[in-house]
Amino acid sequence: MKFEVLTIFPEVIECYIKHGIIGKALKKGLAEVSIYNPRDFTLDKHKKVDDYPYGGGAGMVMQIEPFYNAIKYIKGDGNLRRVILLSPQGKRFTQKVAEEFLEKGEALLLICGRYEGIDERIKSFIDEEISIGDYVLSGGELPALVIIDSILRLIPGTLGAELSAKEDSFMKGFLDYPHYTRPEEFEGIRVPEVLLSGDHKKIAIWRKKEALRNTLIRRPDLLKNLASEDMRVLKELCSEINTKILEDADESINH
Ligand code: 4G0
Repeated sequence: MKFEVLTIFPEVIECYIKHGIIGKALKKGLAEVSIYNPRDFTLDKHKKVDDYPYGGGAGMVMQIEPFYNAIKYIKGDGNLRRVILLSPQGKRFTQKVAEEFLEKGEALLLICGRYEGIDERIKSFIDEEISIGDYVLSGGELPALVIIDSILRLIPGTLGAELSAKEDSFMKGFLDYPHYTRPEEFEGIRVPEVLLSGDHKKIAIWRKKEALRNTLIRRPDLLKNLASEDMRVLKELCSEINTKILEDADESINH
C-alpha cells in the first residue's frame, strides 16, 4: 500500500512513521510513505505558503499555488492515486472506510491543511474530503497519520502477532473484552477465575459475553445484525443482568 503526504510539517510525519506498526510495515516493505512539502513548490523567494483572507478577518489562508504545483508534480509519474483532503468538513472516516481503502489498494495522496484552511479552489484538484471526527485540529497531519495507521494494521504481517488480527475479527463490530496480565492479584483486585482455568472454550464464551456487555452498555447502536451465536450469548447476558437487577431490588425491599 502506497501513501503520499503533502504537508508543510514533513518532520511531524517522518518522526511518527519511524515507530510502531507503521515503522514495521515500512521496514518489511509492506507499505511505502512519501512526503512532500508545499514550500518546495513555491515560486517566490520567501517560500510563502499562506496569505491574508480576501474579505478580511483574522488568521491566514493557505494559498492554492504551492498545493496545485505539488499535486501536479506528484501526479507527473502517471500512476493512479486517490487525492484526499483532510478536513473537518469531510466524509467521516470509519473502520469500514479503512477496510475499503485497503481492498481497493489504490495509492492515497493525503493533503494536510493548516491555519484557517486552504483556498477553496483546492476542491477542484482533489477526489474527496475526509474527516476523522467532529473536532477541529490545528492541522491535517494527525488525521493523515490516523488514516495511514488504521489501514496498515489491517495488512497481514504488520501486527506483531497474526493472532491479534484474527482476534479483532472475532470481536469485529463490538467493543473489546477486558484484558489482564500478571500479577494474578493487584491491590486486592483479582483476575477473573475463568481466565486462569485453561478452558479455552469457556474463555472464548466469557470474552464474547464481556465484549457484548461493554457494547450493550456503551454502544447499543452497534448491536444489530448479530450472528446467531452472538445473539445466543447476548440473550444469556440479558437474562443474567435481569436476574441481578431483580435480586438487588428484592434485597433492597427486604431491608
Ligand atoms: C480547517 C481535519 C482545519 C479547515 C483537519 C483543515 C480536523 C480534521 C483544517 C481545513 C483539521 C478532522 C478546509 C482543509 C486542519 N482538523 N476532523 N485541521 N481545511 O479530520
